[in-house]
Amino acid sequence: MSEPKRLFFAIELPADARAQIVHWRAAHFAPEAGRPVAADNLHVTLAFLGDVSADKQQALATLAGRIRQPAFTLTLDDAGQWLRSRVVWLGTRQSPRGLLQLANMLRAQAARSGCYQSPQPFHPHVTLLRDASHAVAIPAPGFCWSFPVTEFTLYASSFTRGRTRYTPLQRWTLSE
Ligand code: 3AM
Repeated sequence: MSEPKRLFFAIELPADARAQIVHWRAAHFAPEAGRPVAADNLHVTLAFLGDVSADKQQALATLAGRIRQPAFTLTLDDAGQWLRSRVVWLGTRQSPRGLLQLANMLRAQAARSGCYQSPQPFHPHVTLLRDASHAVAIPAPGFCWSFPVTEFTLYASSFTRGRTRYTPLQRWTLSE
């Protein structure tokens, strides 16, 4: 039997947005501010699933395939720091309704399938820095990345040779 995988549903960021964000991050945060998330790993988590067996992964994938949701535009125009979880994040001042609905559906499906879901409300964000244990200055408003979200992705998270890697396993298209 195969080992359980650590899985989560997320929104991938377009490569050009990732490149621009990494450039902006390097210009605005000192190296000691925190540990930068690798460009390839930048994403918006929709639902964290935890360690999941192959059978459960299949069941969750089937449920995800039943979701009928319109595509939406995501605008990343906000940033902040959560000292408790020691992350610096990018977010959105106005969450699109489609994003909230998609996350709520995936989180409800996960909960019904026995994946523990945090009672914390969903705060859509892209984690930029981890281990940011000291308060950092957040860049003044004015930055903005905006892109259409036409699909969502099931990722596996692995940790090998000291590096976290997120591997896309499966994607589902949102209707136009
Ligand atoms: O999107 P971010 O980077 O905030 O923090 C982890 C990351 O979220 C989160 O799942 C995403 C992919 O690893 N995560 C990890 N362990 C978690 C847990 N036990 C968790 N989220 C909730 N509960």
